[in-house]
Amino acid sequence: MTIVLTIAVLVLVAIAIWQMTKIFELSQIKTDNSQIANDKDNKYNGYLLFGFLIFIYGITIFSFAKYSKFLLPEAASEHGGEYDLLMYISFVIIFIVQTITQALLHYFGYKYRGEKGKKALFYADNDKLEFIWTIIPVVVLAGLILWGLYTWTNIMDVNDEDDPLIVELYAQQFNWTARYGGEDNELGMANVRMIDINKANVLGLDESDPYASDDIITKELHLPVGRKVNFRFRSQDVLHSAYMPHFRAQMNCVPGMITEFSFTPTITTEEMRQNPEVIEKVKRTNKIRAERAALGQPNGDPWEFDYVLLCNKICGKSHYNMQMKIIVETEEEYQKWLEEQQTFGQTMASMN
Ligand SMILES: [Cu+2]
Repeated sequence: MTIVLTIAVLVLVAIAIWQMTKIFELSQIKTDNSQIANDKDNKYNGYLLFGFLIFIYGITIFSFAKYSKFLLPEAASEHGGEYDLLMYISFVIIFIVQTITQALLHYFGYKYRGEKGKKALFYADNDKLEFIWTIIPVVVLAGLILWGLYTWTNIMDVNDEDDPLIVELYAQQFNWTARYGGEDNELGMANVRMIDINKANVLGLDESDPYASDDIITKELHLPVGRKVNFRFRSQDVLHSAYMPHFRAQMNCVPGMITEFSFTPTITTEEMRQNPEVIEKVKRTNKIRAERAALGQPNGDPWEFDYVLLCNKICGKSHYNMQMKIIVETEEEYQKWLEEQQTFGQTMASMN
């Protein structure tokens, strides 16, 4: 019934608008209502083009000024700077080209607006012009693409040089688990079919594999600064994506296969907290939080910056909150933390 009423109301509103338009048209009968644009109309539209040009420049400047603060702070990984530079150069090129071409487009639109008696100059082609507007984009785009491919190959090169730390990130709806290789820095065999919740074997490690017994399973990702980390990703259920924005790193987690990514963290959590942009962001966030607290709303407690691992594939209803804290620390702090953790073997023994 509600649907029928809604449709009836909508139809009546549409009829009313149509009738009002007709009345408006009739009231305009005495003025020039020709459908052909005259010089005055064309001039008016020409000025409107300039108005629109000012509007898009204005909104660009406004967005830069207001929203630049939402960009990520300085990259905290070795390859991150390279990645940022590539994006920054692309931004600059797009910005310059956009600014110039929009100005030309609107200016010529105004300059050659329709005028009575004026005829457009017509010629079929101009080799020189076509050469220029083909070759410039070709050179610029080829340069960007080659540079991009080179950077991509470098970033995606996962190898075992420089004694990397081996860490597994395990995704499941809706949380992350990390696994370290332990003493031998070698991950034990694991398979979802061997998951045994009763024995707390949540990652499905093969208990008979000698490499598995010293593995360390944690709910926080600790990384020593300056050491290369080779990540192996697994997913238990659906597609997830391990996203570590501050390290400019992202890799899909695919059920049934192991994917990899490698990076070297360069800035500790403590150091990042001293970064001026981060301090600004924390201040801004905590101001909002203080206001919430004053109103008795939830999420009013002060926030402290931490690196974070997020899921970047919509994987279900709690996807938005699928995250894990990442702590980058000195080698000593890392070793100290690692020693406090239980190995898989110890956990299993305590279960029996
Ligand atoms: Cu997910």
